[in-house]
Amino acid sequence: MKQYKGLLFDLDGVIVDTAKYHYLAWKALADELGIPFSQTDNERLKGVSRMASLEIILEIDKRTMSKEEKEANCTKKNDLYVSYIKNLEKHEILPGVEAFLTDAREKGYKIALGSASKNSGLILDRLGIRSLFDEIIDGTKVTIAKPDPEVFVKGSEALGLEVGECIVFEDAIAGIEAAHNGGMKAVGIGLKSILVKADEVLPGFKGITIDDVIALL
Ligand code: B16
Ligand code: MG
Repeated sequence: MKQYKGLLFDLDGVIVDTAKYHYLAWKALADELGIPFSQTDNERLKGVSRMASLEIILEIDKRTMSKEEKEANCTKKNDLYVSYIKNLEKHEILPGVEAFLTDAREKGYKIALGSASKNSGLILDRLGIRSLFDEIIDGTKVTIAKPDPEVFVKGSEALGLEVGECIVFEDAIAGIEAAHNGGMKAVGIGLKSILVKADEVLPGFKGITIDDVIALL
């Protein structure tokens, strides 16, 4: 059996239910711009960077915008998003996550965050869970968005591990692809019908331990 030593966790949609706040903030901006934007469209935004998200929304309505306008709209969306997450509460940590992380650490696994978000520090501090991670790689440390594997390759390096020794946990199609592009196993968190390329898919972490995951891979 393969010896896994490191676990790389996406943040939004895996650790905490912030995906709904991203959606609400993008929806408000899309409404203001008069662009139709649905929950289905929102699936394509998961895991991708802020600017890439705006570009996907503009593409829905075949809109173009100058670089300055794009930046102003990204700032507007982020200001609204931050106003939501400033009030995040501990119960918004997804069920079973803290127990899963604590148990895996006790069993000797190294744990890193691998998120596209530039707001991850704010979120982890607000939820009081920063200390559950050995390393934090987020949108402030990467230059290329998922599905590029940069965020997860940097995560494995920060943990001092080979990519093949790490397992990625992801809720986004782009994140599953990023893990595979980096040579890592990818466990999808969510629906099998959406995360078709994942090596395994779990609905969440409730009642699950790292031993259960390893047995599936
Ligand atoms: P921010 P993850 C991603 O976080 C989100 O899934 C994605 O919807 C968002 O656009 C991206 O972070 C950037 O977030 O605007 O906060 O920098 O899923 O990679 O943890
Ligand atoms: Mg995510």
